[in-house]
Amino acid sequence: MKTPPSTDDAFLEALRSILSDTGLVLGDEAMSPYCVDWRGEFGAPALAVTRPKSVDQVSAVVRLCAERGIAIVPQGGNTSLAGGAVPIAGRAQIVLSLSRMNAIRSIDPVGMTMTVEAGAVLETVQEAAREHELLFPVSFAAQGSSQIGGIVSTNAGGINVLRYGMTRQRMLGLEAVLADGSVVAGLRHLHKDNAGYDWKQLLIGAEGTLGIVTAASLRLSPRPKHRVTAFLAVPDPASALALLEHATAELGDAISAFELISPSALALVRQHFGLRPPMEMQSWAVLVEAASSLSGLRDAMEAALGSALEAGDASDGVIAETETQAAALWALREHVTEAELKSGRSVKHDVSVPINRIPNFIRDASYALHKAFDGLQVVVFGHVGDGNVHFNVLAGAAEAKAAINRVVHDVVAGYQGSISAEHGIGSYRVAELAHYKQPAQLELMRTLKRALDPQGILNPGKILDAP
Ligand code: 2HG
Ligand code: ZN
Repeated sequence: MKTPPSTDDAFLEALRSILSDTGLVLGDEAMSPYCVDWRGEFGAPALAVTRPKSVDQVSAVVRLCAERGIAIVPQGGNTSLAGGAVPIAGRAQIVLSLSRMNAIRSIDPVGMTMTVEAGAVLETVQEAAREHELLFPVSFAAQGSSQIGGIVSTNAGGINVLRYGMTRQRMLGLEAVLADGSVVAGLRHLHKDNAGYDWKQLLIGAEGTLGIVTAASLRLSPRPKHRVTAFLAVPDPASALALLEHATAELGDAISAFELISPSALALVRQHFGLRPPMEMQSWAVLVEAASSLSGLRDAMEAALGSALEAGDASDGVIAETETQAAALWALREHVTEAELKSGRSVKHDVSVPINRIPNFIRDASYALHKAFDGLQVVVFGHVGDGNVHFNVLAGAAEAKAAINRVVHDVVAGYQGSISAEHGIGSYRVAELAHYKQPAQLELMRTLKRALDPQGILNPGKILDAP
């Protein structure tokens, strides 16, 4: 990836004077990990990669770029699956990596809150909460690399949404830098605050297009003392929903995760990582986890399994006896994304439909795809407990991607669903959003963008077309 020849020395010198050498990455080779997403699918060259250490440095960099009309691509762990955190082609831009701003500024164990900088890695945040017997429940496979700024900016979901909500539900306050370099400092720890517009909601899920998140105040929860994890073979997605009913009847709101995995996803994980389910099976699988500080969890899980087996909604199942066994069950689910990557091209769909329509959606979308294209393999998995499935398609030809997207998203639209449940629009789904979003909603989004970023310098070409 080559730096555009127009790189202006005065601009780079001005960046250096703000950031010093440690905060500036230059040169094609050194910049390349910041300019391409981790799957090698999206990206373009940048003039420079900046790595500020403080909110004042972020502000100074943004001011400088605003003066010169240079665009800024905010980046956290670069784990986006939608090309949300890397440059787009055809625009003079820098990457602004938040990874050096990674301090955990404070924890309040009584109020159950934590203030962290944008570059803090999710797993580090979870561990810091655990030290106080508390829980930050946003959790997903990339948590060892994903950073809080990206998690806030994409309103990340993950495996615990059915119990704890999306990232938005865990946010008490934000600190952010706006497109003119001004700093909005809203790191409050208040559980109730109706004093004026709740502006932080605009930045959550805005993918860095309305402001750059530099720190966040998080709402934590008590850490459940007991956890039980079960893995079940189910005949089909409809049985998985019936199983969810059995589980809800026995475990109620203790259910913290309920994940569906297709036979093709299990086969990929076995092929590329040698991981096998705990029993011989060819069918769909469900991974269910419940957590509580009250005892009796295991008995309730056994009862749920018993009634599912009796009703024929599950054909087999195991409950993990140890943490290690539970981790091995989760590995089957968490390796799907990487197994897909190893298998070659995977065309991603991150969709949601009403929970009770999931089986019909999977049936209809599979049928529509097989009718439109020959020889595609569908890999389905995801968060059935909250209506979000990853309906991915293993397709060799990159050029068919847009057509595949359209076939799947037409079915989603027919179910009044969403074309992006948790990964965001990034650059990947800009055309799809424009196609499916109601025009009045799109215009409202453009109005907000123009108001907060009149020059269009914040993460251009993400969510909306670059101006
Ligand atoms: C997951 O649920 C992630 O594991 C990734 O959201 C989904 O790879 C995907 O499509
Ligand atoms: Zn997911």
